[in-house]
Amino acid sequence: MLSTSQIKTTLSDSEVLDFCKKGYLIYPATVAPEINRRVVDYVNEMVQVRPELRAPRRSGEIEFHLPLLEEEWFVENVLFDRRAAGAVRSLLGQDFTLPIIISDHRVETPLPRPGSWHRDGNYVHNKQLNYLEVFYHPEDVPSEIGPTAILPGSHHLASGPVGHYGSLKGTITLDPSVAPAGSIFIMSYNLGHRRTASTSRGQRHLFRYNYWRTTPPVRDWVVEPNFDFRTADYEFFDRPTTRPATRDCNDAAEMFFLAERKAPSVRGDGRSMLAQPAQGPRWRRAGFSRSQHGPTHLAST
Ligand SMILES: O=C(O)CCC(=O)C(=O)O
Ligand SMILES: [Fe+2]
Repeated sequence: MLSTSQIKTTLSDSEVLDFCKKGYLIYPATVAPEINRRVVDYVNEMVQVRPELRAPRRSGEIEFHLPLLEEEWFVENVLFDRRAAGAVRSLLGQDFTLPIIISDHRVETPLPRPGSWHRDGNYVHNKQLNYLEVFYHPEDVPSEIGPTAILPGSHHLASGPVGHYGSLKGTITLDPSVAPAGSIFIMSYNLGHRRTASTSRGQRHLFRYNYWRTTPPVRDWVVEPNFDFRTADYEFFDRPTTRPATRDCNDAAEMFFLAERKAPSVRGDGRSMLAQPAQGPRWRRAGFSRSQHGPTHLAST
């Protein structure tokens, strides 16, 4: 039986920081075509023979909760996909849990109205990297079938009603140019996303599941020998928001520091420890003075 404790960490410091800035990672076409086909055949059969797996959603759409944890071929090739599971291991630490629910957000198209912008994190909105949400596409989802759209960097925005927003600048759409069949998309539980409108007759599959942390955060991903917390680049230029750059920068740094358990205090003058966007020399980005060396001076909360 496979266990998550066997999974090797794959992400480096820079890649973990990049996740903290953007809120997602994508592994295009990482699952083999024969497994993708098997998944689609499996779900199409299950929805016929096990109608009780239908689960209505608040939006009125239907998803299917599938007993895929019992299918070793699925666990081995999708949940334990080397790249995706290695990234989950890097972000959530040793002994992360496997998903409890694996659902196919399977819709009959066309659906001319797009879904509403939302986040799935049940309004648990903080910078701790304790949960991840994953989307897996066993088939291409071309624009006429309504791929998912995500807003990079939006995991740092305060939660609140966003369902009424329309097109947003900076959106990435998980169409085949970004997420061809077999792609696994890993995101912060707080990343904003929605289904886009579809225009053609067809059927769209979107598998969704979550992983979560069971051990305290620690920097046990791939440590880069020359990675310097003082000069690392905490800025994300393509950020879609109109917030001051300092806010996004500080949020990314805070999330990163919490994940490596050297979180600076965010109380009182602890704010001076948080990252700043490029203003003058690069060493100032993380708010450190020239005389401070390495991350060890960061006060744990
Ligand atoms: O259908 C989509 O593209 C998005 C689905 C979604 O938001 C979800 O399943 O949480
Ligand atoms: Fe969602």
